[in-house]
Amino acid sequence: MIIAEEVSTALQDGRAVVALESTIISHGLPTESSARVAREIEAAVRDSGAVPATIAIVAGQVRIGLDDDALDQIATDGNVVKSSIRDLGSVIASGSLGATTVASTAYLAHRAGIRVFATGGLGGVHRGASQSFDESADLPALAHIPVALVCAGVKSILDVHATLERLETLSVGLVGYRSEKFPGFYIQDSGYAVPWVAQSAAEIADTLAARDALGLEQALVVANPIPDGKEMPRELHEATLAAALEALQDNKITGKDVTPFLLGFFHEHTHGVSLQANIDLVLNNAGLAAQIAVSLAASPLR
Ligand code: PSU
Ligand code: MN
Repeated sequence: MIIAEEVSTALQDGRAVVALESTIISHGLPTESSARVAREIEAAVRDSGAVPATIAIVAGQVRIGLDDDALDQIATDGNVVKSSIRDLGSVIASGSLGATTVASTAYLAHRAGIRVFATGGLGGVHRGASQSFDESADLPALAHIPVALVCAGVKSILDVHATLERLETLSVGLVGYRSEKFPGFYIQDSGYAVPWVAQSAAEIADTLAARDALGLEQALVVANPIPDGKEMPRELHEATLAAALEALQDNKITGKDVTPFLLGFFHEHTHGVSLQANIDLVLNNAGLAAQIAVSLAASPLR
């Protein structure tokens, strides 16, 4: 595991660090804009006073914090492997280039000593999962990795209700940030509620510290709705969602290709509207994650 110097120094000094995943860069955003957006996400973390640590596998080595070359490779290389926890061993042993998902990023961040992690949307239970068994590896991973994960909920292409039930079963903490609604990624409200609401980053840091003191090993999911005025128009969202689900069936897409396919479908068919929403919500999450990391670094309970 190679930890970038800036990241390792910050960790040694007890300063705020935020982990960032790389699958959103390689598989979640169109190649034309992915490197630029990846840098904007890192800048949003810095603007709120923390050090960003984007995580990926480069030439078979785990990298915690990417230099310019590595970040460009993840953003543009056509052979980058979407790597969840089960892929890590093979990606490393084969010397491949791997982009980490929420599950594998959380795992590697925790091993590197990073407590707070920002992403766009969490993986979840797919519609029809009672037949297909398609549940993201993100969910069981969060049941045993004690990080704070800031996300804009899950996309409504998933079965939101089932996802929330699974999070409860797995004892994963769930706190809404200044909202009682569980967000639906492109939209502020998925139609479901969260069990707890926090009004400040400091409150979330206290929650994390309290969980640590008890030795709880589950993650704390911080559900941060897309900012006011930035969500996708509801009608466009509904229409695209229906078309995306149909295309998924028509093209017989399964397994790890499902999520990238659906994201790509949205970006393509909304002519950039969903892409802009995606960018806005990720930057918002990066900023909140940095504030939480800063609060945690300043906390006497840390
Ligand atoms: N949700 C998004 N954008 C993404 C992902 C999820 O809105 O890019 C990515 C994350 O890396 C997440 C992964 O961990 O997809 C989940 O994939 P799957 O559903 O195959 O587990
Ligand atoms: Mn899946």
